[in-house]
Amino acid sequence: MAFINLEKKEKIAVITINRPEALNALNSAVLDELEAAIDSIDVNETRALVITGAGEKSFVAGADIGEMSSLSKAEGEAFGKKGNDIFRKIETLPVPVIAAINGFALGGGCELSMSCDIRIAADSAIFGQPEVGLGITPGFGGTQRLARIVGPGMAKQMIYTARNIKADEALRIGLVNAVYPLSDLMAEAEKLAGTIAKNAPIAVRACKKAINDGLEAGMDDALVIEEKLFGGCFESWDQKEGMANFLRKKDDPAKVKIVDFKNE
Ligand code: CO8
Repeated sequence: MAFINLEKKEKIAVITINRPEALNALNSAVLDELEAAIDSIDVNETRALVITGAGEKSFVAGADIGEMSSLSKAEGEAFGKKGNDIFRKIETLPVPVIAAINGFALGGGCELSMSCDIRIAADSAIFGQPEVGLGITPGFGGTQRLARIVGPGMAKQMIYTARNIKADEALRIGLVNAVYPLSDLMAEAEKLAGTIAKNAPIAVRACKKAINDGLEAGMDDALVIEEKLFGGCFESWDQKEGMANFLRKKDDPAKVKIVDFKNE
């Protein structure tokens, strides 16, 4: 692939969007390759995915403005759908996804990061939804996900003003979970991915689905979603061994071990 690097490091996969000459802006070719990379992830082998941008300046500086500039209404809608479908695949991928935001995360870049489960950023990162300054709305889920993540008031302020914010403000409003020096960002992302990867994958996957699906439902229905996913973990090797390990440990602390969960 020309614009996407996909690296596998044991149980962790790392996708790097690699179009640094355009600050990793998302044109159709980049989006197609991103989708192919997501489709190629073996969700039974991979326990966490990290998405980042190539270079030291930009995560993704948005959708490609040159490519968008001459779109018709119908083509604009289709381009929005293309991005939305791919980002929804990321959001619903049965594996946790961490965005390691190494610089500009503007427009479609901020939207890509918001389709990930967890966002961590370099202290040099800049976030924003500059679309209204270009005469369009956010079109890859920004109006929906930003409001859900930081609340409607702050989302509306960011979107209506098109004002960029720095990493420390993104941290303060809950858009990112943590901020690190750029030089530490990937190590921190992989450490976080590694911590997730040690836990029972069936359970982690069920938690992702319970949180995502539950947020779209009323509380009564959301709790039923949780009950079913909770029940679905039982009788698995991972549940039996995870609990047996705790009971062995209680019986004799010397018997403590780290369970090598099997995803079965
Ligand atoms: N699209 C295309 N090319 C870009 C983009 C972009 N979004 N961002 C940067 N580039 C290119 C520049 O054109 C430049 O190319 P060249 O060297 O050939 O002139 C190169 O990257 C380097 O950029 P700059 O020289 O501008 O670098 P600076 O450090 O001076 O500035 C900025 C960095 C501030 C990030 C600046 O490049 C910028 O403002 N970029 C645009 C950011 C933006 O507005 N992004 C939002 C785009 S709209 C969007 O994402 C909507 C998503 C939903 C789409 C729905 C479809 C219907």
